[in-house]
Amino acid sequence: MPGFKEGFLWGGAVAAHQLEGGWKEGGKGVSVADVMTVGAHGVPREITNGVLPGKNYPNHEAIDFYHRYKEDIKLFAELGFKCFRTSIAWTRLFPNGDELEPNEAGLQFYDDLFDECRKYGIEPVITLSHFEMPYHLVTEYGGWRNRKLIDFFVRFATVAFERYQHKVKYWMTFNEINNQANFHEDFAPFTNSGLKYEPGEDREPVMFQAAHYELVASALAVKAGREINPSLQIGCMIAMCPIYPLSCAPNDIMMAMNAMHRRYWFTDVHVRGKYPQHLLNYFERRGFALDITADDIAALQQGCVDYIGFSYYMSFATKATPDNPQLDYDESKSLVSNPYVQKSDWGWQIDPVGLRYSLNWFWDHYQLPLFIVENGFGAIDVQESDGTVNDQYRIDYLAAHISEMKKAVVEDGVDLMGYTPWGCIDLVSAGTGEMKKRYGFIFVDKDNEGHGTLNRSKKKSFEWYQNVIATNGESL
Ligand code: P53
Repeated sequence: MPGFKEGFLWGGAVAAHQLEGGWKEGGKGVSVADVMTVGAHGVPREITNGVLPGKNYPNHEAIDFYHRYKEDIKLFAELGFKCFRTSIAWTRLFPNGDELEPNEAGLQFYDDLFDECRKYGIEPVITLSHFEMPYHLVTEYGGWRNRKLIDFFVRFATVAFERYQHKVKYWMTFNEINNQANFHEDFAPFTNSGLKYEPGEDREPVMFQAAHYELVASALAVKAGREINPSLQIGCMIAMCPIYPLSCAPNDIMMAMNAMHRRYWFTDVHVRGKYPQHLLNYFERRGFALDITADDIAALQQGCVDYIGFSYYMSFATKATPDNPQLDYDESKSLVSNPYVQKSDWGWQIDPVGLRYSLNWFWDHYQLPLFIVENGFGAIDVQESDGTVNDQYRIDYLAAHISEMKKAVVEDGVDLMGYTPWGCIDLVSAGTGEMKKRYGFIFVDKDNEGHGTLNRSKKKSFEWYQNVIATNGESL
């Protein structure tokens, strides 16, 4: 029976700032994640001016992976992981971001971590910038609104490729680079790009400018990586929430198409090395005069990615409204609830079929290998008196998604490299900073206030996922 290809990369995914802790150890600098407090569903995380006394900054300790990674990787090996996706905290290698030389203690930490993975035959899959850029680059340079960040990022990427080229084959440049399409809220511009807006500032062109510099930096990094070692596979990373029309009214269809343009043009630039015409026309209509040079355009063409990594949690829906005759998409206003799907406790729409749709959408557009590098169900887990967690809802969510992913591969012929569910071990939520929004197969004893033993234990889903991997996805 046909199924997933041999060597399919089953694993799990995390990001440095959400699990490492050790925020000041080994010479690490302060990152943007270190100045974000804990929030909740509907309560945004506060972005403070530096680290202030008396505030709860959940990423400072996180789940203390910095000291416990050997124990955790042993559990991943027991799960049967073929790969493990994490990120390199930029601030461990370049604490302020603008140094000329890297910090050796930080480099050593990742050497040890990657060696530990390889000891069990686990392939590290590494994101370079995952919501954790040096905070110094925000205060001194204004984040990615400043062209100078291109050089800082390329230096960071080059150091990482040179140092780890024989331990890490799979890379991604910027995590969920397209989240910042949601520029009216403060979270994504800050976590993606270190952007803090002035009151009343026209946010949209600033976002496009920052994204442009990141896309140039990504392309230059891809080029540098290939020169260092042509066997490296360097991808992009896109947050895929497909946007459906609420109805078959022609204007709803057009609205959904425009929304997809506005959320996914980033992929066009990463993959095709140039801006889509609809976006250039939009810049002109809106009078955005962006700093895009001829050298930038040449750089973009020389740094197209090898594969598309993407996250998939949910789908969106949108509709045309009379007050929006040009059918412009504004992510903070244009989304509507989809009556055909359920929602998680955090309001995320649960839509397994949307994963099959997304795989086909990417494949039809780009014909590049795809890698699902995040998927999962953030839920409140309850530990029974004997310590077990009966997370059948998580098993149901993942099984339904893997089943749709299988249809995309077997029936639709999509080229899929692997699957790494998010937060394979419980960690700090990016969106809310909470511990109680859990994704893991491994429970970590810690609560939103930071209390707990940090002990690890296996949930019911642990054994289930172990069996999924052992049968190459046959047994769900
Ligand atoms: P949390 C929004 C929409 C889709 C994915 O998210 C997102 C976000 C940001 O919250 O983020 C990705 O922790 C991200 C991870 C994050 C994960 O999804 O808010 O790459 O860092 O933890 C889940 O539940």
